[in-house]
Amino acid sequence: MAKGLAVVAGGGGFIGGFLAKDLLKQGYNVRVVDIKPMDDWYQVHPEAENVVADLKDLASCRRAVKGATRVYQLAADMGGMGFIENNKALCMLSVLINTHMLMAAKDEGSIERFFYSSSACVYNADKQKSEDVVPLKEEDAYPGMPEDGYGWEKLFSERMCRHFYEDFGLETRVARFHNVYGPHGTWEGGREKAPAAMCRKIIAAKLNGDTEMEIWGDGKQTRSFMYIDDCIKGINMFTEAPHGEPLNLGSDELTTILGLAEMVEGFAGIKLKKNHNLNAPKGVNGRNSDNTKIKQVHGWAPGITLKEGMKKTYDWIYEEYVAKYGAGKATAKV
Ligand code: NAD
Ligand code: GDC
Repeated sequence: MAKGLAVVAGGGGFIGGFLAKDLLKQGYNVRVVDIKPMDDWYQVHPEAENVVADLKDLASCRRAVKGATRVYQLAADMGGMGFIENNKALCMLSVLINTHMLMAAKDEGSIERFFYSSSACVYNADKQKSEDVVPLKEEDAYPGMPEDGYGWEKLFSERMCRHFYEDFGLETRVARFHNVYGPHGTWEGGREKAPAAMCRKIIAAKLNGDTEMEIWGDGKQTRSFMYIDDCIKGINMFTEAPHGEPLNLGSDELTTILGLAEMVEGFAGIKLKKNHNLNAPKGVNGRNSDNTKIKQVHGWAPGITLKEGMKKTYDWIYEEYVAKYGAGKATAKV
């Protein structure tokens, strides 16, 4: 007997592909909805009901949540800094998806849980000016000064989730993801984030016999990166738990971007000259997750090490790269 119908909105994407697989394993019937043609989905699970639809449209949202007991709202027009810095209006239009999915879920009446994927980009920029960053606590989202465009949309939608809970009784749950990475995600084309970008650039250099690579910024900027398996575990924990404030869901293992690149060079067995593009999209100087609250509430925090996760990611991107460009003198833009 299935545990009910779980809907993964944005399930043609990176995190949604893994979440759909996990929910199927848990015994849910799963409906996956994404605007991309199915050929472009990172993972397609035949045992799921797979639907191509634009969830900015309210009628599509109503169809998407029909008969569901759980909704995981991950659909968003998003990417790494290369995308969100240059597509602020497009990122903000995701507010239509979030608003219409909340309305549809409320009206459907059968939804027991509504999970929403917020972001560390909601945090006040003034708290992220130093590479030697104090890990961000949940209260650091206020006073509000999120990432322009994308961060404001995420913060606004967090509050929509809160008010749909308070006023309409919709059981919303919110996590603030800190830079999630892993295989079966975006690794080229402009929406990729730093972990995948470092892998792609270094793999390309290795296969092409290049001796240098481009890094955006001076490389001293710091981040933490959460491996996908920790993200999925956290989504399940947050969804099952009683309603509460949005919590961090991120790793607290800090690295510089230069350190990330050097880790990947180690996997590749090469050392490259670094060309620093100081005009490229940089985001904040430092960002890390304070995991005090997630440990208090859930007795757990992400713990898969960067080295372990990055090696799996590197190996997968290497296979993808060779399959697409061959192992010789690749012509890929890096
Ligand atoms: P992703 O881009 O791989 O997945 C998002 C999916 O949403 C895509 O497949 C896209 O086609 C789909 N989508 C976009 N607009 C849509 C629409 N109008 N209708 C239907 N589908 C639509 O991104 P991801 O990394 O899997 O992120 C999933 C969620 O987690 C997003 O909401 C993102 O903002 C959030 N998040 C991700 C990270 C991260 O580091 N990956 C960090 C913070 C927050
Ligand atoms: O893109 P991103 O991973 O997003 O960039 C991290 C840092 O790595 C930035 O300072 C960026 O300039 C640097 N960087 C260096 N070289 C490269 O080739 C490169 N490509 C990329 N992409 N970055 C490079 C992200 C958002 C997500 C999400 C997460 C939440 O911001 O883009 O949408 O919200 O935050 O944690 P980042 O971490 O700034």
